[in-house]
Amino acid sequence: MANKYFPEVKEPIPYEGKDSKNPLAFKYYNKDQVVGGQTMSSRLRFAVAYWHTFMNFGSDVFGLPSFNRLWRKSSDPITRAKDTMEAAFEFFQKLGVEYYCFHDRDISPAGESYTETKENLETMVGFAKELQSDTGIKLLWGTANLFGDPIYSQGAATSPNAHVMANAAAQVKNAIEATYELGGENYVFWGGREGYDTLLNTDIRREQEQMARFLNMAVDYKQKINFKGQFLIEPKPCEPTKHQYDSDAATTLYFLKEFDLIDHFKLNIEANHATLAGSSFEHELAVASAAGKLGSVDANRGDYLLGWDTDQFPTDVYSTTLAMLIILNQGGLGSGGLNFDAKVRRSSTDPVDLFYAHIGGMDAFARGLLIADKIIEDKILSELVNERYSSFNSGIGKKIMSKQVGLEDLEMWIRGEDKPVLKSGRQELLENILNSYIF
Ligand code: XLS
Ligand code: NI
Ligand code: NI
Repeated sequence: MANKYFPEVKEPIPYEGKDSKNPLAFKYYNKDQVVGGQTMSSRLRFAVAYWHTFMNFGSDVFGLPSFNRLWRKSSDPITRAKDTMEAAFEFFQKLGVEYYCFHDRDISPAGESYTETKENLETMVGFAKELQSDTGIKLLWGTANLFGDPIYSQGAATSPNAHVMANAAAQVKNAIEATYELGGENYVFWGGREGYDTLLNTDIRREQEQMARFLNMAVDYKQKINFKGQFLIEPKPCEPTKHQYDSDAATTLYFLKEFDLIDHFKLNIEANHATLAGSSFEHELAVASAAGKLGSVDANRGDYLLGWDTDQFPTDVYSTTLAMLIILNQGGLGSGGLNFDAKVRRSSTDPVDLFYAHIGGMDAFARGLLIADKIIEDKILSELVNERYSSFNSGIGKKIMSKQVGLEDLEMWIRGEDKPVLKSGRQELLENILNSYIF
């Protein structure tokens, strides 16, 4: 195992149990421990986000980069990209994760021309392939950065300029191909600039049709090259544009149905995007899951006092428990996983802080998994929920849902009945039960 960029961490992070005081050890995440018939690593499928962990240098709108990363020293763009990738694989191995995720521009620099950019990507995909086969680390998903380049400032697929849309299409084609080449298990579409800031210059219907056409072309291409990975859309309500077309899970599902794309996509739900949508992580997960469309998760958190995508590492065990309940109840994430779309704070300047951050996130989800598994095994919550809807299992409830009766029959039926008697919803009891499981 290479030991160049993270000398503070000499060995893969060990599991030492909850009483350990070693800051570079897992307290709950024990990758081979079997939980509910499967190992923790196969249940959680953690991934590291290339952009935040290796390509974020601590700048913000008020200040310059605060991180001084050894892997960004070379003045040659390709050497710098290769050094970064070596640092990334050293990090993945030392952390003990099996997956990573990237945007095309994270792993490979833009060149002077379209051709040079494409060649750079091919070079870096070749390099990634070698490192993947040396280490056994896999690609959870790839995506294209369709938001950084100024040509996308008025949208990529939804740009008012057809030349820009064509450029985005070519970029997505290459990014899907790169993902396919690297055995990526999914491909993500996050509509970074697909939205609008003012209706005064915007034709919503036209832009929605363009977005649908764009996604359709991607589906055609996927089928043509026989890429078996899952296509995912990642909803987000605002930032960078004021109104994003994929603003939340329900809106995105509607869009996919409206344009006949629903069979080709699932959703990638991000915690912080849910809170920006004025909702909760578990609500967005539950909406996606109820539609059979929860495909993957961007595991992070926001800050309720700050109105933007702060992309912090997840630490709230209540939140991870509720998330894992939904994930376990739908039988896992399939080819998806838990991608830490999260960054260390600007003041956390040392490379070792990247380890503390990921260890905390992985432990928070491992705890969530252990707690959720116990809750499911004990069946207390599920029995209470089943009981709550039991009037639909027989009698008039069953007749309504099996379409044996309509409004007129029900009007007849209700005449002979007493007033309905409602049972308590028992919210406080349920909250106490949940609390009794959190450790
Ligand atoms: C931005 C998104 C982005 C996607 C991938 O808010 O979370 O990072 O996950 O393009
Ligand atoms: Ni994300
Ligand atoms: Ni985000």
